[in-house]
Amino acid sequence: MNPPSHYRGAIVLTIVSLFITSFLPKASAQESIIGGNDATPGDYPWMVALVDKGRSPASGQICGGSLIGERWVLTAAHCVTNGQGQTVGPGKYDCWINLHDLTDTTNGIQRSISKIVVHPNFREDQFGTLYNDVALLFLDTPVNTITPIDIAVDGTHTADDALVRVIGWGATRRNGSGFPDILKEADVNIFNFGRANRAYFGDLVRGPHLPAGKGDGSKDSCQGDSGGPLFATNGGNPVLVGVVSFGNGCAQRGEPGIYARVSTYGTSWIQPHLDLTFGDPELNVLGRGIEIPNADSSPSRADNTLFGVTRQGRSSNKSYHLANLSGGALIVNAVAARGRSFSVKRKPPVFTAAGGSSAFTIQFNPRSRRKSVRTRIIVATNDPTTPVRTFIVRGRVRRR
Ligand code: 4AZ
Repeated sequence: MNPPSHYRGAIVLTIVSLFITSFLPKASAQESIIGGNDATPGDYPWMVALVDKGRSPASGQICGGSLIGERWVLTAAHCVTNGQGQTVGPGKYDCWINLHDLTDTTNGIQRSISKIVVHPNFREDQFGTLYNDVALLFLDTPVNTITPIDIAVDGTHTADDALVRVIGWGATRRNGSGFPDILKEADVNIFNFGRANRAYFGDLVRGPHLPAGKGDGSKDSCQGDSGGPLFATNGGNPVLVGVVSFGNGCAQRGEPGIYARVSTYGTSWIQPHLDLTFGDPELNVLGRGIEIPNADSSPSRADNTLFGVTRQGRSSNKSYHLANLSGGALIVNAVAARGRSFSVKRKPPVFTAAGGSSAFTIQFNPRSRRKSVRTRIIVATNDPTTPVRTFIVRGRVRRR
């Protein structure tokens, strides 16, 4: 649950700790992820290391992930958001695919991230419980040489006690230390949900949460494994059933690790992204179903660009639609409101399929002493004919 926070080698070693650690072996095959073993090179080519851009995988690995499509990586939302829940910029991390030993990048495939899509209902409660802890990373270039891992779309592989495997470069010790260079694997079991929920004080919810571990606390994922895969291996192709999310510590007796349950998101949220096609989209911006021409500067009630009279200290909202008429997926780079009295209350999704439509909401919250406030709304997309669109909205203020 520790978001991007540990940095291999960034620890200031004192003479004393240097002296002590010189007698301790580096994480060995006996003490893995926690309680696992070294993976066999080549077994998990679709495994992804999320690495601080500009650093080597051995020094900058912060999370795991899984290649689930030629341009898509599934990871944990908490790996790509900051403490305030804001998504980090796509340039903060690189994806490294097909690594085994983090110090040997010979067969590694490095990709930049061009878009990050955090699940719209991702949240953390006051106890640190994470909900819908999943995010999709859209890579700048496809990976054609690796077969992605299949995603679970139902409960086939997650019955109570089912055997599943977790892999990662995370901590090998319960106190969250000992980061190995070699990929580790551990076999764990799906936990009975009710039993897990009692251990977690009733904080778990069946849809978002999939508990797995060893009842005796012998094996578990830990800090640094976040975002990585929990998968079924029984009979042929592996199937991704969970994303490493959080835990009450690591490998505590009776307290399983908690994974984001992939089947909850498989058909409704993940697959639609994998199915997107890319080409030139054609965007129409609409208010109340009426097209708002680019650079429109005459606010009117008909198309929602004129807000009603609003008292200072109150707010009013208006929604707009982005219709993607043809071609490929529409990608929204930004929606912004200038000035202080208007803000983007609800952002549109990053991707809108060809032929589809999406919505965003602008809020008017008068912060001006004037009777009438105008501002420019900016919509930046990958529409090749008009990548940056604008329109003017106006609000009227009733002063107190
Ligand atoms: C973490 O801090 C973390 N035992 C990840 C997984 C687990 C615990 C902690 C599961 O990122």
